[in-house]
Amino acid sequence: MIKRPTSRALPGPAGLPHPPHCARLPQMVRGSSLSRRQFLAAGSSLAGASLAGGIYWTRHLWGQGPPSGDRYASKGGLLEAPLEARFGPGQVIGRPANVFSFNGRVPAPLLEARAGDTIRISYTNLLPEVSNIHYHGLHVDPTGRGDNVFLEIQPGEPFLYEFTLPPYHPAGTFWYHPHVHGSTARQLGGGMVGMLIVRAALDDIPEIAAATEYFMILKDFGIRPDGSAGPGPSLTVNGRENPTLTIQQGGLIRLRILNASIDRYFRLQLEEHPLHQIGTDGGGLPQRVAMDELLMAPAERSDILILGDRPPGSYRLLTLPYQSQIADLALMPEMATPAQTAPQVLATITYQGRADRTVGLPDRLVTVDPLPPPTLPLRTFEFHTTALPGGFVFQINGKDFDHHRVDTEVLLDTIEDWEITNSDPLDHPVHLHTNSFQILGADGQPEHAWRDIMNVRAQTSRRFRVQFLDYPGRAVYHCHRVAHGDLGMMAVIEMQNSFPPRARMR
Ligand SMILES: [Cu+2]
Repeated sequence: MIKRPTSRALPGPAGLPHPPHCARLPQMVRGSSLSRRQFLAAGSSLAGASLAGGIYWTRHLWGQGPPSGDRYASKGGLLEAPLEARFGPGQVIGRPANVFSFNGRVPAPLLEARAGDTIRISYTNLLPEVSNIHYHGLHVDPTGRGDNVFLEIQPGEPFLYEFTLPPYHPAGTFWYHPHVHGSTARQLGGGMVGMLIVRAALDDIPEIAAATEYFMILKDFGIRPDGSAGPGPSLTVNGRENPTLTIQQGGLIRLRILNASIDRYFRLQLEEHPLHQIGTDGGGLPQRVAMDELLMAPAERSDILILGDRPPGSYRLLTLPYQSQIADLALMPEMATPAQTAPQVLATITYQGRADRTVGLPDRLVTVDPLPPPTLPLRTFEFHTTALPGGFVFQINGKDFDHHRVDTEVLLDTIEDWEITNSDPLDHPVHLHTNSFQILGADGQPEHAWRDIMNVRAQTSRRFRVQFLDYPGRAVYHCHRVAHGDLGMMAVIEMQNSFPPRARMR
């Protein structure tokens, strides 16, 4: 059942939609023997699946009877959920399309746990290709049945994921998606994304607990001529264009926002309302931060409060233009998300009713201790892309991904500063598995915030500080413009016990 990769390039079924640039790289992404007919047969066996595209969730909507299977919450310290990876008929942008999904739903079911809970996922891979699940941002065991991205679960195979969140796990907006090297852009880009909420102290702050909670997965979609869903020009929230959220006059809403696009950045702004940020990727902030706009790189999350203190009406949540690559260099125009030149609408927030009692904004939130300075030397990484005759090769420190090679060895309990240099003419959002980090500011001091994505702008360097805790084993770090990772911009980190395992076992 657990199969270690045997070759560097993973097969992609010939009938499955590839990101457009993959065709240029036959040496890196090889087709398999699976025929289009076989593939369609696999899809049609799933035709009975009901697709719930376009749902957006709030607690009160659930109170009115949600479609069953849209949410799994832990009971008695255990979160159990069945997840089936499927490809078949579904819906995005309000239109029928063949989608990659978990349980036929785009987005996938919402998973909710509390710190300290055990998470048990009965997974079955019903795709006609290899897949798996990455539990993005969780601080859990990266080996065995945990957040193990080296697993390759074969078509038709079941797998039981089971791991436990430490009792001190921060509250946060995490998520899950497939993570098989070479296939992630196709499967995640085609619809396989779900949110995984961990509740803890942040959620118990009275004002936050009283806020109406919305879960918003931002993702760009299009439908290709062959009827399959993938990245495209339509900007969606939970698979739907411009949904309406309601806010009460004097009320408070909480937006948990995930950028689940594989290449697109969002620069959020809500008309006439500041965004009050209370959490980043990996947990709550010590204090609420009011902002006019918020940049979200691919895979980033943000926890936002909005206060209903404006005149009743409708206000647009916009994404403003953002330049994620330096246009005049145009190294790889075919890989770029089309440049956005004007604000685009993501959702509409409409005033409805009046709050029974006015809720204030909380100021003090949770404790985030800045990591102390490292005792080890700075570790440096260069993210760089090279043009080859057949396409581009995406590399870290001059090497493209090899899951057999350990690129970085670290010791548990140590603290390191990592400097990422991006020598390319486009941004790279860097993601590290298993341990969240604190980004270092221009003054060299760590931000009081936990993150697992650090956007490194084109032709700049940026540093973060990280402490390796609790879990020995191998994991990865990579660029989360997912096609870059699929094409090699990923490397292996091995976290080792500071002492031989025997010595740690008292
Ligand atoms: Cu990149």
